[in-house]
Amino acid sequence: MTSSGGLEERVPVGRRVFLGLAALGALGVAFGSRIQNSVGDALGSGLGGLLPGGDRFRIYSITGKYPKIKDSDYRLRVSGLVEHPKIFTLDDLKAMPPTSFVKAFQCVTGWRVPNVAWEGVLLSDILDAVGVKPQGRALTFESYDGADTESLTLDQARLPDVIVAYKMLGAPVTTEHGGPVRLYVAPMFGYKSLKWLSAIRVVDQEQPGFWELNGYPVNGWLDGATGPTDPDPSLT
Ligand SMILES: Nc1nc2c(c(=O)[nH]1)N[C@H]1C(S)=C(S)[C@@H](COP(=O)(O)O)O[C@H]1N2
Ligand SMILES: [Mo]
Repeated sequence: MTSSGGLEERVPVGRRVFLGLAALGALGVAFGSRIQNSVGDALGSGLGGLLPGGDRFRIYSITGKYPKIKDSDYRLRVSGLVEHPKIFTLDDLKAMPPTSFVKAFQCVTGWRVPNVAWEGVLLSDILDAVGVKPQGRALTFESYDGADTESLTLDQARLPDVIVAYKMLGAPVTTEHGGPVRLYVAPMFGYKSLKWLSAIRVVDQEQPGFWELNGYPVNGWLDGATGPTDPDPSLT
C-alpha cells in the first residue's frame, strides 16, 4: 500500500499548507497514514475501508494520538458571549433531551459512511441553556487534543442536525472516534465534526479553525449544498 497521502496525513501541527480548492479536489482518495492503516486493519476493513463506498470510517487525529478521557472526568466548558457560562459533565449532557437520527458521514477526501446512527444533545439546546448574548455571532470549538479547533456561525450551530454527540454507531462514541463527546455537523464535511470536544466559546465573528487555516473551506457544506435550506438529500 502506498502512502502518497492527502492533506489530512501531511499537515504537521501548526504548519500552514495553502491548498486551493482545485488542489483539494485533485487530492482524491488518500491512502492511509500509519494510524489510519492500523485502525483500518483492526476493523478488518482492508483496502475497501479506504475507498469511497467502503462504508468504513477512517480514523483521523492531527496529533497522531487519541486523548483518553474517562466518562467521569469529561467536561464541556461553554463560555464567551453568554449570560451563564457553564461546565457540563457527561451526565449533564445525558440529562438533557436527546436528539438522534441516522445520517451519513463524509470526509472531504472522498470517503463516506452512509446510515450512521447518531445521538446527543442539540447544540442549539446547549446554547439556550447558557443564553447567547446579542453580540454573539459565531462559535469556536476546542478539543482535548490541544490541536484541533473548529468554528460555526450561530445560524449554522442552530441547525436541527448539528449535535454534541455522545453516541454513534449505536454505542457510546469510542475514544478513536472522539469520545466521550464529539461534535457532529451533519450538513458539512467531516472536518467540522471535531472530536474530543472540550470547549465551546461564543464569539462576535467567525474564526477559522485548524482545517480552514490549512486550506479547507470555512463553510464546509457538503457537495451541492449551498446552505441550510439546500442539503443534498442523497447525502443523508
Ligand atoms: N480532534 C480532531 N477532530 C477531528 C479530526 C482530527 O484530526 N482531530 N479530523 C476531522 C476529519 S478531517 C474527519 S474526516 C473526521 C473523521 O472522523 P473519524 O476519525 O471518527 O472517522 O474527524 C474530524 N474531527
Ligand atoms: Mo476529513
